[in-house]
Amino acid sequence: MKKPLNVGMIGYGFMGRAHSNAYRQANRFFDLPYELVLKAACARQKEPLQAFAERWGYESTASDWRALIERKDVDVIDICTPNHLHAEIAIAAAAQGKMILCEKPLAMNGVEGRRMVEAVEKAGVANMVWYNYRRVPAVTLAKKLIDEGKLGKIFHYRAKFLQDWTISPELPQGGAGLWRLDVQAAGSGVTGDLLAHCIDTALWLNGDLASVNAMTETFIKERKHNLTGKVEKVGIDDACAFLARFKNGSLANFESTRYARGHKALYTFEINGEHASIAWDLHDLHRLQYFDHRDEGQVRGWRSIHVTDGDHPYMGHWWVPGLQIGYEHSFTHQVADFVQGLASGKPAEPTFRDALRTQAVLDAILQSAATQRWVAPEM
Ligand code: SOE
Repeated sequence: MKKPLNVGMIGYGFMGRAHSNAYRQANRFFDLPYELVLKAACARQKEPLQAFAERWGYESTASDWRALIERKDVDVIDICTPNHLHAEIAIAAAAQGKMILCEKPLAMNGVEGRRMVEAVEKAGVANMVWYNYRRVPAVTLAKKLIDEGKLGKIFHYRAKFLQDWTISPELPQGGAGLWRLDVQAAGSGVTGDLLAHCIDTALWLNGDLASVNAMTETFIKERKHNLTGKVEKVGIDDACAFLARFKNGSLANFESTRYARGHKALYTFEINGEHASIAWDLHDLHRLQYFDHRDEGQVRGWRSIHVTDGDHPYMGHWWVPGLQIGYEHSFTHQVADFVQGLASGKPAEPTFRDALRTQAVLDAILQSAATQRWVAPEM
């Protein structure tokens, strides 16, 4: 019998489901040193929580996160709440000696993020932030190719994350499902929600950013607030675009919006190096596009690598070569890496400290948009 690793999940929304599925799958497909146990699910709303707990097979429920983090039979706290609760819960859970997995973005801002990093490091507890796209096999392969030097010196990085679900002015802000539109709960709009993913991947693949120059827009200025029933000012950014310079000298542009009609979750990036380029698209997530100038001239061209072979990252754990996997598997990979990191002593990334670098860029973007100046992230 493997030792159990008991998970206490806080929240039951979209991410609560994505993470629960990952905990359920990880031991079935990866040979891990601990057995993940869905010990308790926690939220204030009793009925939906009960239904969530039964559906995913949680052993118990709790209505108060403070009671949950004190439980001796819970080892890991998974924070799937709106962003404004991340810091308070994480800091309290660290003080109880719990390992912490936190949904992205780490915090509302860098100040909060730094307090969270201090708390987990002082307590010496394992910690990780759910930037799941790093573990889509094609993205992990991109990292491998870059680290092997296949691209050579990198000149350009461009990324975008486009959605279209908030175009209607009738859509309210706030409350379950719509807290992402409420600045008090989310901290920012597409910057913290979507660009955070693009930035996490970018820093991972291409190193730190030296400076950013951003613009943001809030297209719908007022929306009914679900919690007050009143029409209130919208405080989030609906769209954000920024130029950036990486410390390694490469130039970047990033764009994100929830107003790109026709696009639901189009996360793409392209990187151009001296020898080769790579491109990736979330809507075709198992493929990595690769162009290598060193190929023989007459057959030189973009290759579309179907990242499904046994020697591709993570794929040996799934089906047979050629059969692809999807979005949810990136979370399963993250759980597997986290558990393996506990045993090996080499923590899975991104840790809170890694995610603080992304948070610093988010702060710099918002500051740049407000001041119309280039801003250097405070790393
Ligand atoms: C927003 O719609 C959202 O669900 C983000 O919050 C997730 O982080 C992203 O992966 C998909 O889009």
